[in-house]
Amino acid sequence: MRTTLFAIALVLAGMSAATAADTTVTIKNFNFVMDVSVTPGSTVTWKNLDGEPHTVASADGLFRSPALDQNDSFSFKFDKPGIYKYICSIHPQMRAMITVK
Ligand SMILES: [Cu+2]
Repeated sequence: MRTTLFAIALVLAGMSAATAADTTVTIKNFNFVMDVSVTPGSTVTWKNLDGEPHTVASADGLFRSPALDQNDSFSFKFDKPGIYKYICSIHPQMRAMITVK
């Protein structure tokens, strides 16, 4: 009985470690705040707090938002591990990345 409980505890611990964690990246003062690391299956939501429109556009074209006005948001689900660089296509000096691992 005790062994069984221990095994269940191990399974539960493993499950929580693998659970996807959804994350929000705010866009503020012409910056993506901040680079984040998420687990596969996580959804990242960007929210623009600036009065100027911004976009979220991946370097390889995997995802691309429309222009986000103030308080608009855009979400993308990351299924595969990797490093995903992206920019704002309106202000290409705005750069950040999402790490999925
Ligand atoms: Cu921008």
